[in-house]
Amino acid sequence: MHPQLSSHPAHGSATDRRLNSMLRHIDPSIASSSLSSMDSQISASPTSGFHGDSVFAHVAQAPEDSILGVTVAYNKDPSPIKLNLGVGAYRTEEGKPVVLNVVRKAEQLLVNDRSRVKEYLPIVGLADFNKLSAKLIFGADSPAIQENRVTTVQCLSGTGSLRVGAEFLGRHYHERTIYIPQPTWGNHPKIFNLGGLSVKYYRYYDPATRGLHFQGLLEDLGSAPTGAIVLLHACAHNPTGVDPTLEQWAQIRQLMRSKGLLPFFDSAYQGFASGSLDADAQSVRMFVADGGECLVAQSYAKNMGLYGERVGALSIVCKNADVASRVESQLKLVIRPMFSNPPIHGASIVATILKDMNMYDEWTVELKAMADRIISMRHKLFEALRAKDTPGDWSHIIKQIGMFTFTGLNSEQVAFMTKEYHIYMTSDGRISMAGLSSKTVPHLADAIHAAVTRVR
Ligand code: PGU
Repeated sequence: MHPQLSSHPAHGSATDRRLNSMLRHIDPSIASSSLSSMDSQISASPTSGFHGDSVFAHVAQAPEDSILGVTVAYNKDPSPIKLNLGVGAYRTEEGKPVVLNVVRKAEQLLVNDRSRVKEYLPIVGLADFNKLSAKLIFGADSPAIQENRVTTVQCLSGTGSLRVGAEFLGRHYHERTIYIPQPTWGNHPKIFNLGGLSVKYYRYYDPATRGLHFQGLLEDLGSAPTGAIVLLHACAHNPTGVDPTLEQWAQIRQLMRSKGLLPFFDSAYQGFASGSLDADAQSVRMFVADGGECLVAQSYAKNMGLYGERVGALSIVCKNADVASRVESQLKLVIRPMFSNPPIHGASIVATILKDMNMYDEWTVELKAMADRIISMRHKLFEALRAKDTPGDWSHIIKQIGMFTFTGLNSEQVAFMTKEYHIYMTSDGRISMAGLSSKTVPHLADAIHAAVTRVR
């Protein structure tokens, strides 16, 4: 203890005393006399901010995120019956988050392997992970992979992959407009704007039919400038749960290729739509099969339940191997100042599972079980609303695909359900079916029934 400071508590302000003890903590050899002279120097600095207003006093309170903010509000609610159907995260029948058995196994193998170290990965990430991720989305015998014209870089989950892709396009692609579906995942426009692209919408969803606005989509893409980028959800469109049929995909492909529009696929739900990894990759594979170029952002958050591990990949399919190699060199220049190189653990889990046939099979079984449970929740909710004679046609609940149902409930009805029933969801009426269980379906059905009969 420095007697001068401890025996004269009135010496200096509380901030000064905290500062002194912090400095002593950092370097106990500092003498108290030098501390007090330092102290006066620091306190006197007009820019230190210790004695006046914060230099950040002008910073306005930002609103919560429209999706992740729902969880913030949910966490604050003390009600025992509260239900979070906001974020797209899988829950068990008991309402608990799940770690797949196959992921636990892979982690055990990794932990037991004493030869593994924590060195930096290369800028582009784990080589095995990248190769296996490309195979997963493009197919094991994809000619594009065999011809070495695909470059794949490991990124921070789906978001990070989209962000790196956006910035690459902003720097190197001649057309800086990206068309995104109306509606789409709320983070899309922000990611693309930050990458230096300007965002326009194409019609996608028709509230009247609660289905695809196919005519509007064809018209809007048909009148987009040549070369424009088009964001496509590979499957399980978020938030609508509405996907084009394979025939419609074929038409979209034809139109886009004829106009030289550049496809940028967001694949955040491979395996979650149908339960089959291959079936859910068909839209992407159709575009790759014609020899044209495209970008694909992949996420393992949902299909391997690796949400917080932040594992994903960006692939760019190019015309030839030479272009692909130059594109990769430029992707490295995007990544290096952004996050330098990606984290090792999650990608190692994915690579361990993808390269072992038994573990891969085990994964597909667990993935199918998650997809099937979501589908069964659709049927249970639909039946519950029918049994209550809830006004309206609710067949879209069983027709829509993937994690979400776009209910058609308006923001007042959503607010009512949150206030009266403690059910949390995004204000656009999207509910995460993956957050629902047999036990909570009746509560949700009661809430929807009350909302549509009492709030208009
Ligand atoms: N793309 C789409 C279409 C998504 O729905 C999501 C996640 C992502 C990308 C990004 O996922 P990563 O976690 O970065 O891989 N959407 C979820 C999760 C919450 C969120 O908004 O990030 C959702 O509830 O919409």
